[in-house]
Amino acid sequence: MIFSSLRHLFLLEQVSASRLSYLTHMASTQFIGGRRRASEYGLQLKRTFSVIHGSLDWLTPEAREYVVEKARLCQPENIHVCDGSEAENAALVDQMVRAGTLKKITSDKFENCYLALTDKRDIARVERKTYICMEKEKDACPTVRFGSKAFLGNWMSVESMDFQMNRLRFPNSMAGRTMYVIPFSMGPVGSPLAKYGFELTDSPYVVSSMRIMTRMGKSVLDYLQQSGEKQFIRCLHSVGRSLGMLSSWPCDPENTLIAHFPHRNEVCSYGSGYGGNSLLGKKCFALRLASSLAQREMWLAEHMLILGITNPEGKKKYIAAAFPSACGKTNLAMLKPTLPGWKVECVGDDIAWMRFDSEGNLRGINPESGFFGVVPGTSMKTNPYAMKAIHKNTIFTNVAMTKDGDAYWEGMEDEDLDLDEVEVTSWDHRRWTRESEFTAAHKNSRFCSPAHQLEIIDPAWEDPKGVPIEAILFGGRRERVVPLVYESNDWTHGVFTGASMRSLTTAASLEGTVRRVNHDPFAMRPFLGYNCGQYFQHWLDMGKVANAKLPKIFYVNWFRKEERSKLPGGQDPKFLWPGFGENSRVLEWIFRRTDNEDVAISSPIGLVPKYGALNIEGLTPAVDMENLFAIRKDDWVREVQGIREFFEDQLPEDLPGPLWTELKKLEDRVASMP
Ligand code: OXD
Ligand code: MN
Repeated sequence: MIFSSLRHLFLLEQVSASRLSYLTHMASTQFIGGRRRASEYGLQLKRTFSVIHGSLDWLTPEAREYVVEKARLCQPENIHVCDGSEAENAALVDQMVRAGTLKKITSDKFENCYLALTDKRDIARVERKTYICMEKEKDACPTVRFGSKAFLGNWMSVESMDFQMNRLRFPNSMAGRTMYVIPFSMGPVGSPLAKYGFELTDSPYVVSSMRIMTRMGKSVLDYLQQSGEKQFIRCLHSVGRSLGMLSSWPCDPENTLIAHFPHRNEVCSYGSGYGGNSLLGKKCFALRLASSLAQREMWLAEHMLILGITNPEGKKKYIAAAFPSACGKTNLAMLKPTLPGWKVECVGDDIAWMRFDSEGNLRGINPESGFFGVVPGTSMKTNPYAMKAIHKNTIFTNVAMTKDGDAYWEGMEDEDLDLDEVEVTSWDHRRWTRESEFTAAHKNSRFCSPAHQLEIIDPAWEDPKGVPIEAILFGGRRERVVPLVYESNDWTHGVFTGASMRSLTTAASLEGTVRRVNHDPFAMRPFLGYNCGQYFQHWLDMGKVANAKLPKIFYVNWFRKEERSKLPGGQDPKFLWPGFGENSRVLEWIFRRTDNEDVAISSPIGLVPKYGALNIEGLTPAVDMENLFAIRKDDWVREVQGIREFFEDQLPEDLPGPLWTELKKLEDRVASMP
């Protein structure tokens, strides 16, 4: 730590020295592409910034001021204002292929697809280096029990973070590179639910990925100019000063730092080029900053998919669902129902922004326009629609490649690729065979694919009003204790089930290497933009919005396994539920419950399907319904103890009163079980 700070201080000296020489260039300060002198904008720049693409005239004065301020800090070689066009992207892709950042996937099974291989130290979101910066620690994090380690929120003071970013990390961080100015919209441009941002980055990979994941370019600039919309989120990103690093994937892992300033509508991310750390529209803006905006403006920004489901009679409903990272949100959002006559269409697979409209309907949009999904495990069996969609116009990151120019990842073994014949090179450049003890694709490898090319994209996915949400699902990966599905008794109980969500860890976070059951309230633990206790209170408050038609709240668990103790020694427990397309059977029951059909009975933990109400007709092999739905007293005594321990440890002062009451009610119901 001390060592790395010294290194930065040393660099700072260098920056200051070079700044002096920039002063001597003042006379020549001009924007070449924009054909305007900086001084015409009233700004004193200390060196030449050539605008090599687009024009600063395209920006509103506020946005222009932001760009120039950060250019002065980061000292890029030149500035490129993105227009979002096909031609611009083609040129960037070309440049990245020449630099070795992207490789074209040449097999004729893939059309216009590329592979990026990252530095081995830059492979996932880095939660420990991700901070929420507000005035007081309490604004961002609940107070924990004395002596406990906080894990709901990571706070740093605004002053300390400003020092870290503006003095130690960003100065001169873009030297020798282009600063790309990415104007983007989260949500359909002009939608009352949309929000706008500018990401300034020195990574062309980020530009191409943001072009897929957001509406980006000239259409956004034109909208901002014409509408007079002044609010935009400021997103600054640099891969950092990568001294002596792999030139195809510059990064600065030792000094990576990602900061959110909710009250300044600002994100700064230094040192990583990977996904959630660098595509700042996604987790940083659409979840962390947006959750804080949503609290202030009375709406919801959630880690949820949205799907539309139509029954055989043609009646359609929309459902939102929150699961922790890499628990199958994308697969559920693109589900191919096995139940005859049912249809699922996808609005979004990761983030939902929702607000009650004047009629009291909860309206939701997917603020993104692409899918940034975990690749391993994606196959024709698990997600045939995604499989088709990711075969064109897709950027893969950290999958393996065959000698014939095919992409390869774990889980696609059944596809027509003869692994004994073809040579496979793993994501980290090693010869891989079926016998290898390492994986071919990194377990957090990703596809980045445009949403519109999904065959089952919902016709209303870009409806500016959003779609009406009638049910909300929470869930996680639990091998024991939790039944396939139950419904909460009311909104407050539903908020309690969200607050007490637990799941087995997965690979989406760097830290997720140990398999254990973690608390992940609302699947938002890594994405909360403010104090988790206040976030729970906000959910309770949303339940009191005048004339709100509150969606029903359900809890699902596709991952329950056989009881190990009941199996002959040494046998591995198997999943009790087939999952994937068969999950449509659970959605059917939920659909019927949103119509208030009498298909549920009460249990100590909530409402469960009445005997025979869950359609299991034709399921082979037959499902062990008794164990799938078993609610065992000893399990639930421990479960409730775990929830109490979590609340008392992490939110002893901040948990809202009604959730303590729900906990007590659940404890009492469980205690009175026979
Ligand atoms: C994601 C995540 O990338 O949740 O969606 O980590
Ligand atoms: Mn996610």
